[in-house]
Amino acid sequence: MRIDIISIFPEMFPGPLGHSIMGRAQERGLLKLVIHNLRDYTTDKHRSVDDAPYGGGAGMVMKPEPIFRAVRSLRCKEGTRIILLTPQGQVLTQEKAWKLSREEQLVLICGHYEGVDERVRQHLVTDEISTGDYVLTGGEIPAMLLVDSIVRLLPGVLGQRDSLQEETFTDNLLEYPQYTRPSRWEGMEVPAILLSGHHEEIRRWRRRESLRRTLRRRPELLKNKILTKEDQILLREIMEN
Ligand code: 9D3
Repeated sequence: MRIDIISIFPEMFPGPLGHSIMGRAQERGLLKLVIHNLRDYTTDKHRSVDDAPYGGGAGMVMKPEPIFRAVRSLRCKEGTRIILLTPQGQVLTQEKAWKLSREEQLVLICGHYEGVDERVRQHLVTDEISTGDYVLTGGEIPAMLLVDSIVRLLPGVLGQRDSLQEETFTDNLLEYPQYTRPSRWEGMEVPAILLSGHHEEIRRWRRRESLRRTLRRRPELLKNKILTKEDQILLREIMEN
């Protein structure tokens, strides 16, 4: 996959995307990340990327021409997704990350200032994505976050163990509690069931604890979830104690 990122702060990249799994994905040729300085696509001597809003008001708006020029310079295939990172976008979900991971190329535009000239949205951008309902200073960190969520889904990026887990993972349940050695430390014990070697009972315990944790912390996740017969029994056990 090739990902082009257009930003007024190109020095922020690759940042965390140069490390660990993301770094390895690039070394192994599974990901090509190309960063573009939006100012390189300006034509005035001040290299302006923003201007005052028509109609008045505070703040600045990102000018359309440098953004159009930057995207056109990439000579993308017809149908390539051009994604604007903006607080007004659809909130990123695992499902969206899966969909985008099937694309050959993505172009990410990092928003800034009070916003972006509406013509960019209307005539250039195919998708608008937000990472969540909180205010950041710009779209660079959201772009990194989006790339991270997508690249780990590309075939060959994660080990086989991780990738097989993915399917059971996206089923709207939080993870069960995990422990490692020592089994007792400063009086704090690992639940005996996990040391028992009873694989079926351990599986049931983990499922129950996943359901318990989801019910307590993220009850809204259970609303979209299809519960198996066993889940229903386990939930009843949770409610009873
Ligand atoms: C002060 C301007 N705000 C008016 C209420 C709007 C605004 C514009 C641009 C607020 C923040 C930003 C910068 N943030 C992003 O570009 C951004 C973002 C975010 O702030 N939160 C979550 N996801 C994203 S994606 C891009």
